[in-house]
Amino acid sequence: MATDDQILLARRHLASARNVTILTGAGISADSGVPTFRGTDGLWHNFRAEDLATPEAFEQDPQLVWEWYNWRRELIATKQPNPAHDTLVKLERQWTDRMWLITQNVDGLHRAAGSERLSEIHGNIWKVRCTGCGVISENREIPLPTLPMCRLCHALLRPHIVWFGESLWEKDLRRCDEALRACDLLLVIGTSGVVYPAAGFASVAKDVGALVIEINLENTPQSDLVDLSLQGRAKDVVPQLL
Ligand code: BJW
Ligand code: ZN
Repeated sequence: MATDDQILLARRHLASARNVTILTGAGISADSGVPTFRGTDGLWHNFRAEDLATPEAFEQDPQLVWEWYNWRRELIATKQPNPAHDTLVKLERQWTDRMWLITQNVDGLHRAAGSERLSEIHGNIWKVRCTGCGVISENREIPLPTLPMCRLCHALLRPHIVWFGESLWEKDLRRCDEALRACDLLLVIGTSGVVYPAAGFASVAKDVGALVIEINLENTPQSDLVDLSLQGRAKDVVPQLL
């Protein structure tokens, strides 16, 4: 567990930072009851990523992939933001244009908490995208038909999610790069740090001289690189930083 001294040090770093960037992963939503991917109860424990989270899987069996997303929508719809999400909203309101949040989470809980200055780099489970005309729209229906169709062009809709092997959106990559290069403090919260490009963000921030603080239940491949590792639950540690 993070010690009082470590928390105090992190608070000081945050208080004296000019530009703060935050990267979050499934660990921040785990405290709201949303399953992570790689933990013992994680999604990849029971499902194979290749069968569900790749463009090839969708091409082969769109019905199966939509069933999985319908199940996850149902689950996430019952969850609420937790004190860690809420603290990041407070931070945004204090820091305004000196803060940017990058999340790998698709659950929408940061937006539900009130965060507005954010990039959802892996997409959002409450949005759909047409495989024909490319139009992206918000859709909160539960369940969606297992083969939902576009009202405009009648092609199949897909979840607006970045799957393995797909490139992230150019505008998101540009915004993240800007935020990482501008920050003097990067907080990395609840991510295993194994999925690229986000797994490389701590290195980018270090290269421009930023201080990096990690908050996680466990060590990660980035723990040796960061300046301070705070062990504990996001919902307990993050609120102590403000
Ligand atoms: C707590 C806590 C608490 C728990 N408090 N902490 C070979 C083939 C194909 C591709 C690749 C390849 N090699 C590399 C690649 C690139 C690939 C990649 O990185 N793969 C690696 C796995 C090797 N990346 C991509 O494909 C990306 N695109 C890309 O790079 O484009 C260019 C390119 C194209 C083709 C080839 C090469 C390059 C796209 C990645 C998209 C990832 N999408 C997913 C799934 C979306 C499906 C969905 O959600 O519906 O996004 S993967 C999954 O992992 C999800 C997450 O956003 C992402 C990150 O996971 P996260 O958030 O870190 O969660 P966990 O579970 O891993 O960790 C939770 C952490 O929290 C743990 O550390 C816990 O300890 C901690 N924790 N409770 C604090 N209470
Ligand atoms: Zn369409």
